[in-house]
Amino acid sequence: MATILDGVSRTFGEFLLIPRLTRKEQRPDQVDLSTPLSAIEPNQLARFKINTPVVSAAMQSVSGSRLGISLARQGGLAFIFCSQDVASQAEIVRQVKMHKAGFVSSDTNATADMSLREMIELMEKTGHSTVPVTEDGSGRGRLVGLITDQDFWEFEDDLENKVAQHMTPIEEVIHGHEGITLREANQLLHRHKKNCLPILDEKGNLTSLVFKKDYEDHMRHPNELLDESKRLCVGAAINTHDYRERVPAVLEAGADALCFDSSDGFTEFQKEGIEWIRADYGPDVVIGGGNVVSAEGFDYLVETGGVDFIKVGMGGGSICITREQKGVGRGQASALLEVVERRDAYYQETGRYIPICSDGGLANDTQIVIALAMGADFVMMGRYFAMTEESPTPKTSINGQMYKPYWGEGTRRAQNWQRYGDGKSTREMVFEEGVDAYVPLVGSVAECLETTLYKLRSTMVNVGADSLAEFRDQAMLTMVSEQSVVEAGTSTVFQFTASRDVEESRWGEKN
Ligand code: MZP
Repeated sequence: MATILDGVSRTFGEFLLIPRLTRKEQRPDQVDLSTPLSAIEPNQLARFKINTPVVSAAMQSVSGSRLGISLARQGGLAFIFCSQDVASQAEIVRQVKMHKAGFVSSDTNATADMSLREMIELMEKTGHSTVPVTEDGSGRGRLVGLITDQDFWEFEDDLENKVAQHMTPIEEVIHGHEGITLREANQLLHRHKKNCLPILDEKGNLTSLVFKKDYEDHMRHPNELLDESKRLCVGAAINTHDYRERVPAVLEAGADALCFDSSDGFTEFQKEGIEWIRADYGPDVVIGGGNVVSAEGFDYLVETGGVDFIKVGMGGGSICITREQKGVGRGQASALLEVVERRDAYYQETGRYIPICSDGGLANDTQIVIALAMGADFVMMGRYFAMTEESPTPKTSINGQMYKPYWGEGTRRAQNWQRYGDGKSTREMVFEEGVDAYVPLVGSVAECLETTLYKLRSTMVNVGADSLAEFRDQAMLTMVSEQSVVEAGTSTVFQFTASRDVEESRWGEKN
């Protein structure tokens, strides 16, 4: 006979946190939101941490290069989707890694005999207003000068003039030499009041550029998630079908973490995949496994010895219809609580700590807070990021309101049969497990996260926690009755505030 579990499948909306003692010195802006993404071995530190406990879903309508850049700047991590060919996924990973290394390869270059007219066209096309002038017009050629949009007047100067007549010649260009540190380069920019510093090799060839605006940008984003070479971090999703080709390509492109993208990760296929990567790429590469929704699933992946973090969730995603279609899945809160309990017991037994990611179904900021309080080390979200300026889909106006398309990986549109199949067969989708929808456009990643993270920090202070680990340990939760959910809203008053409308449009209807 089938086993019937005690208790019902619970969702985040059924829980509330009870305040604990807040100390006088506690302030929301001093709360530490950094969190591990790699397994922590006894008496060791995490190999990889993120600064903000938020990652983006590996979905076509969510995680492209623009989102990857913006999210890393806020301290989180994007998982670039794997429902595309290996080369295009690796290219997106590369774009994020190349975005800002401090030392940037020059992709807009001129020759001295170009006309101003051609120069202006080039600046308009690329959007760059500072252009190195090299002998052969390439980004690695011998530098002969530097021209900026301050060096000519478009409506006064003769546009047939040559670049050579307007540029700052090499003898006067303040430049650095290959091998200089980023700090030294920024000091040169500061001392000489320049916006751009070309870096040259010993033959006078251009190797890279350093910009003042990148320095300022870095100072404005103190939480940026950077690798050892000061490049932004990015993750790559992989699947159980083609990891032998995909893993080498995305690692070569610079991916900082891998994550199996599967609606059901409690499979022998995933175990084999984890073991293969560990055996071939050693102990340093960060590997996420999942999704699981039970202690049994957690144990199975941990027994591989190779998994760094485990993702929890099945059927809770805003675009997901798996539970309706197949009758499989679990309420997200119940799944998370069971896996976290098992993780904590495993930690007590072995001293190994396995971070848990709560994936999908977070319907508002409160639920992000509850998921972290229940023991998730970080959360993965799709809809939240699909609604931002930086998601890779076009804006569409519907009845005067701006929307963005958002579709599940289990739709015919995404054709991500590798995520839903049995891990082996290459038969295309027989039925859909996701829907194709629209979500309101709500703002930039930075704007959205600012509010969300402020609420999180503020709740952590209510609970007397200075870090996410303390938050988990000190959290005391209660279940709520339907009546108390009603009580939580306003009662018998009429509100005319715009802010609540914005909140509602951010989070929509489901859950
Ligand atoms: P949400 O943040 O939009 O609620 O959920 C995003 C999560 O839903 C993803 O990270 C993934 O685990 C899951 N997902 C993606 N596509 C589908 C589908 O088509 C899906 N069913 O369930």
